[in-house]
Amino acid sequence: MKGGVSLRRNLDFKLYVITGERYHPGRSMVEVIEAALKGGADIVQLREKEISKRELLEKARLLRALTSRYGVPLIINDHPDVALAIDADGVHLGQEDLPISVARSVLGPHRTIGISTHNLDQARAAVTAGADYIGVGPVYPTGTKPGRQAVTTAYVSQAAAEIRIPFVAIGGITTDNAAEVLKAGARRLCAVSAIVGNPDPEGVCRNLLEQITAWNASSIAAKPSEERDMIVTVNGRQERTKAATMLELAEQYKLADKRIVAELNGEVIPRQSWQDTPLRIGSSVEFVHFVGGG
Ligand code: TZP
Ligand code: MG
Repeated sequence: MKGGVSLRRNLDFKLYVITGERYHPGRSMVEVIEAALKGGADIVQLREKEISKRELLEKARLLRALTSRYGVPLIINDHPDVALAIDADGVHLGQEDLPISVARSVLGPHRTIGISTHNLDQARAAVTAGADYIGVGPVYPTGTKPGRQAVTTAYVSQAAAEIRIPFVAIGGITTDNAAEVLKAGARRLCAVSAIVGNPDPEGVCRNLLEQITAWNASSIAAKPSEERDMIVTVNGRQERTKAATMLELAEQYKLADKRIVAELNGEVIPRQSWQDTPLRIGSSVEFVHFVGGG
């Protein structure tokens, strides 16, 4: 896959793996990240704080080749110039890094920009500044970001209730506590040490992805249809529905085979994901007729 061009409006991921070479001495970054990709990680970030920029560029090149083979986006931590040089899909910034506006002017309109946030004010500011997604964390204390206080699952729940761009929970997340983070409202998880520090990154990713997918499907879809009856907002109007997924809702409105773009809570949902995208009570859906040429 070539870098960025279509990713931004179709940002659709569940399991985000970030590199952390110090967690796997004796195994190469490519080997470990490839195992994570085999396990279903669907977005990768290159984040290495302790190497020279020249070395970082080399690793970025290797990861670009790898992620392209798997059709998975590659995000570069901190360095828009490296991202551009290797045609990465975007950058991830911290609160002290380049402002989003500056990164955007460097990267252009199509690449993805994510930013770490530690509270709701930062999340709101990120949305206003045009971030494509935010990190929410560290949920738990973590040695990968020492000295940074845990935000707990309370912030995950606040983000879930208010933030209408994709957010990914991060920080101390493992296969043991993933369920708690999902219950708090996360739909996407991210991990460094739990994945790359494990002898079996593929197995860890498979486990995390199963938990995410099962949780996302469980809310409404698990109920028999006669017990489903919820209020969702469709194009600004409150509507009753028994639809468990975006696809079922589109079918209810006889839109499933029409040329439309669908958004859930402000996020564009690619058509191929409609059947896996669960609706929840209070979900807000926009169906927009597709206008313009092909
Ligand atoms: N941002 C917030 S927490 C964190 C980053 C980069 C580190 C996450 O690493 P781990 O090992 O999954 O706790
Ligand atoms: Mg940074």
